[in-house]
Amino acid sequence: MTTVTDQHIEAAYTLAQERYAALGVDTEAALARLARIPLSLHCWQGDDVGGFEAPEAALGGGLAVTGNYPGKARNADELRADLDQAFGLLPGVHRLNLHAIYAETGGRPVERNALLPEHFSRWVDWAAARGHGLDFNPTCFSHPLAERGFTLSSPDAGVRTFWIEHCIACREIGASFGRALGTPCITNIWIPDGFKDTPVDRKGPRLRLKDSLDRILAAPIDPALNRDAVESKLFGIGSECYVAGSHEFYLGYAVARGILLCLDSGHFHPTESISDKLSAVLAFIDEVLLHVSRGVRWDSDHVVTLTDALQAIAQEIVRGAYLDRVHIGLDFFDASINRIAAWVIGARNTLRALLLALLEPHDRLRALEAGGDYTGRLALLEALKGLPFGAVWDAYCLRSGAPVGGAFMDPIRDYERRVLVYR
Ligand code: RNT
Ligand code: ZN
Repeated sequence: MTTVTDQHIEAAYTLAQERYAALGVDTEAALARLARIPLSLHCWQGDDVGGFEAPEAALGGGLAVTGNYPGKARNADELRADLDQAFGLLPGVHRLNLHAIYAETGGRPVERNALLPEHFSRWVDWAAARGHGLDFNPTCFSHPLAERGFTLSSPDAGVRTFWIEHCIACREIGASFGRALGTPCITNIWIPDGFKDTPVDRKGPRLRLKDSLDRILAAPIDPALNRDAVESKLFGIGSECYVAGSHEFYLGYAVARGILLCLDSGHFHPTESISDKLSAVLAFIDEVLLHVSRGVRWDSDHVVTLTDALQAIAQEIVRGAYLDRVHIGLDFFDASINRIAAWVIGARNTLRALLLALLEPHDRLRALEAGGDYTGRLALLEALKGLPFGAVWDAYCLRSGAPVGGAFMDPIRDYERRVLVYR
């Protein structure tokens, strides 16, 4: 077996560059643009959405992580070490998306409505040292006050107040991230609120949710520090018949209040795709947050693979020139495989989809469409699938110091043998 050398990769790249140039595509420009796109990696893939509040706390909110692959991070130091491994296997500089349950409170229990920036200072120091921006999420699940299935839309005023205070605390923590790191934090609110069976009052929870959000957002925060997003869902486990924070609800809310809308690719009907929603919502909303995920038969949060759905999302972002208005976060959790590999595979696939989109001959495709030549458009779109995109991706990885092809598995296996199996 011959080994692939750096020279092979460069030679293949040169040929690929010529093929793309023949279509008017500048591969160097595409790579330069790709290098400036941060992905926000979700911390919760590393420990199955457990957090460090209470050891062995049950996962709530209708979320489910299946599998018991060895090596799950048991504390923040382990999670940071695992994240260092994952980030080191990605080309480019990326962000980390934290949840409130990843606070470090020095072994002292701190209620979620009393969380402060200081409880995340070690995360901030770690991120600053590595150039990662931080994003944030209130954790409105896996908590006794979420057990009855309602948080921000609860009919119980005390429960609602608690979660409102938690979300306010989270915005302030988000702003502290933005201040410390010089890049705005996106603080995303997702709540599990809903009914398992058919409700008679669909209106009440939504009006209470609207009021709660208004209270949470009442204090303006400099958008250079923190930006707020709301994430809808179609259904959850235990909220199959009704979810208070539906797509229409949050779309309306985000438009009315000028905040970000978060679109999670697992949160719509199975044949509905978030790619088609981007140009629609971005006609009315300044910025969008994505939770790139992969549902299999349901909102199963599988590791993101290079599917048509993923490519369509990337194409819409690039074709619409939305790269500065769409914040790309990942959201999946698989505990049946190596968790670091899960991050790396999902993130690399998202970057590959973006590169494919950046390598499209946009002017040519648009001209065909504008001229009514739909036959030519279809022919070119299909021909593009055979172009040597992989050679461009390999060269990008090589230049960025990231492993080429499947070679990222070697350090992951090594880390598994040295570290993960002992947990
Ligand atoms: C749940 C949402 C939400 C969570 C995280 C952990 O369905 O997708 O984004 O996955 O907050
Ligand atoms: Zn999500």
